[in-house]
Amino acid sequence: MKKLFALFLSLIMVLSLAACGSTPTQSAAPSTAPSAAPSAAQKLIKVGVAQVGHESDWRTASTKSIQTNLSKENGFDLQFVDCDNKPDKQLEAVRNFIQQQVDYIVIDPIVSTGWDTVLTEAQNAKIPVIVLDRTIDDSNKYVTWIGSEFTNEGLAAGAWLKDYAKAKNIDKLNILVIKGTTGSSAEIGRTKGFEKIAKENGWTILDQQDGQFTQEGGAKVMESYCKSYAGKFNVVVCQNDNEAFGAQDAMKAAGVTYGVNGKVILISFDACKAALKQVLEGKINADFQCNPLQGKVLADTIKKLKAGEKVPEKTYMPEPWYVSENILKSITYTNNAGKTVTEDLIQVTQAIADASY
Ligand code: GZL
Repeated sequence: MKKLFALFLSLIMVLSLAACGSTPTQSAAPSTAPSAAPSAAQKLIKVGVAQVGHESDWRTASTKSIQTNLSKENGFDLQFVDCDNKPDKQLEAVRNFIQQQVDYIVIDPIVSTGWDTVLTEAQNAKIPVIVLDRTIDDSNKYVTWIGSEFTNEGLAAGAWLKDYAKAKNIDKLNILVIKGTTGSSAEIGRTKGFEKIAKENGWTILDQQDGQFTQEGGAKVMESYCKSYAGKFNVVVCQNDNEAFGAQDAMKAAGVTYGVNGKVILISFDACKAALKQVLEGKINADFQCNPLQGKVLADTIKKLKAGEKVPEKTYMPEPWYVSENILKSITYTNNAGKTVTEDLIQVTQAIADASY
């Protein structure tokens, strides 16, 4: 016992001599060793975000929400990549995040398939993946998803059109659809939901073509529709607002009237500020919101994961349904979970339009 104590004492002596051994110049020089308390940079949570692109007002709002909430001040070191609507570029961005050994990877998947291989690579690198907005449908190798129920958006649009046509005594609906990016979960869900209601009510969907969620895409498809289906259609469904803006340009050029006082009922999704102003003016009959402001939920979710807390498997964003006229107060339909729901319809006012994203 005594030997051990002596050894302990001599160790203490050796250590205290070493600490005093530095020459004045050395002690005067700033230490290059990491300081005891890690610097702020070492505490930041490094997050790689692979964003779809910059195709729409919705996307602009989504990017702003992510960048505002995953800021340095909020404790994040954000590596943000705009994948320009190119699935290959998005896979490359995710692989680069794995190489950089980020703490978390966030993906808003351009298309819903082709993901299992790269998610396996992330899993092997022990980097948790969060899916935002759109869904990944061919792999479950991610920790959580935050977004919208796209099929319900399509079902709600169909349920509204059914009641609206009845209220306006329109018994024949000949519909043209401008779809979003083919294979994206937003397009798949909105198409699935709307088609279900169309089938149940015997509506005719004359055509459905991809407008890539852009104004240019919407205009191009609508221009072609105005030629191929001149005088044969009375409803146009655009799967986002930017396509609706393009469709309006093309219909105007073709002399086709639309909106509350026009020949063609115009339906849209997203409900961005510019579109709600058009709903207010009666140029869009109804707009089904998809909520892009997911940045705060994302930041909070990452911080919970970092703290070892459990997070829900899925988080759905709240999203209202907007209309131009106050003919209908609500809609009732069977949602994608098989539940019969009654949901309010909100008539757009200037204040509502101004407050939108
Ligand atoms: C939907 C989102 C879609 C929007 C479009 O959550 O992914 O992509 O509806 C956007 O505006 O381009």
